Formats: sequence, C-alpha cells, structure tokens
Amino acid sequence: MNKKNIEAIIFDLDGVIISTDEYHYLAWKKIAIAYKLNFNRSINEKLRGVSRRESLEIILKENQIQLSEAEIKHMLNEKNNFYIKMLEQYLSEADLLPGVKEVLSKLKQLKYKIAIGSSSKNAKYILKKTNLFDLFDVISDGNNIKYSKPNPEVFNIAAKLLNVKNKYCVVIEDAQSGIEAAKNAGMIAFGIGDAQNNDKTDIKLNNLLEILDYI
Ligand code: B16
Ligand code: MG
Repeated sequence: MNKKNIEAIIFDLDGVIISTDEYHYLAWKKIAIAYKLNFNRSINEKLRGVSRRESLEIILKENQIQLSEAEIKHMLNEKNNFYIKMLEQYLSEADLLPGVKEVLSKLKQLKYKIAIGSSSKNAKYILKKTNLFDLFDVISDGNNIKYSKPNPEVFNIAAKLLNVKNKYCVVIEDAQSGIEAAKNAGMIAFGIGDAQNNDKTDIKLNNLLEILDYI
C-alpha cells in the first residue's frame, strides 16, 4: 500500500461509524419471538453487513424453515418497522463509535474524498439523525444496489460517484462480507472489530483513530 496513492476513504456504516448493530439484533429478536424461531447472538453475527433479505434467509435456514414470498415480505416489513421505531426513539450522536468525528474532520482537512458504502436502506436516515450526512461527499447504500456484499457493487458505485479509481480507495469495514467485497472491488481493506480476523484484511484497526496512522 502506497500512502500517496490513496485518494478516497469509503466507510461502511453499521459497526464502523455507528453502533446500529444492537438495534438490528433487537428487531430480529422480536421477529424471532413472534414467529417462534431460534435466534441468538451467534446467528446474529452472521448477519453483519448482510442485506435485510439475506439476513432473514440466513435465519430461516438456521431454523430449516421455508416460507412463501408473501410471508417473507411481511416479515421483512415488520422487522424494518421495529428497527425504524427504535431508531426514531433512541438513535442519537451517543451511538457514534469512538473517534468518528475526529477522523472525519481530519480526513476532510487532508482533502480526502469521503463516502459511505453500506448495505443498509436506512443509511441516509441514520446519517441525518446523527448529524453526519453533510460530512460525506457520496452515499452509496442498500437502495442503489442489486447485489449485496461480498459483491463489490456498493463500493464500485461509491468510487464511480467519487470519480476515483478503485485501486486508490480504502474501505473501512467491520464485516467479513465487507472485507471480501472491498477486495473483490480491488480496493485496500482496513478491518475493524470482527473484520480484523479476515485473511484478506490489509490493515487491522483496533479503533477508528488508527486510520490516521496509515494515510
Ligand atoms: P437495513 P452496513 C448493514 O449495514 C448491517 O450490518 C446489516 O446487519 C443489515 O442487515 C444491513 O445493513 C441492511 O440494513 O435493514 O437497514 O436495510 O454494515 O452495510 O452499514
Ligand atoms: Mg458493517
């Protein structure tokens, strides 16, 4: 990795910028209780960075259950309603992960382009509610993709909108699927949390502020 070649930083949202993962967990838990499905923290780990629909498919597979398309759509809707209600009620700047504001303002000062590359369809709402929306040059999220991570689409779109070649982009990720997606896009992958344990992670971060040591 040549520091001088880095032009843009693409941040995953959930688990990197903000701790919405607990709200996702609680919303899935409510669904699981309502439909008498087995769901626990270890199954929840498999949903990190995965789209809403694929998350439900993983839960159903764990329970060896097959549902009709109509039932799936209904459950997805319910889960999102639970999730949004929690965000409306509880989400605040207090959910930002340590160092977020300092890192973003330093990167701006250093003239890097900054983007979000998230699987979430609620990314814009979350960024607005936590006063971060205006800090990003580009937001690529679950609304403009057909294929979710590990497919590189969400990061490819971010780089295209930023007008930066993929090889000059760094991706910051907390999910295994996100690291795979970054490498599939030909980008440099920085892993935080669970993503530190992926063989393809180029740089392992103990916290967000450590980004500044590498760029
Ligand atoms: P939504 P990220 C992901 O966000 C979450 O990690 C994952 O748990 C969730 O299922 C997915 O967004 C979709 O979220 O239901 O809001 O569209 O890590 O890619 O920022
Ligand atoms: Mg994530």
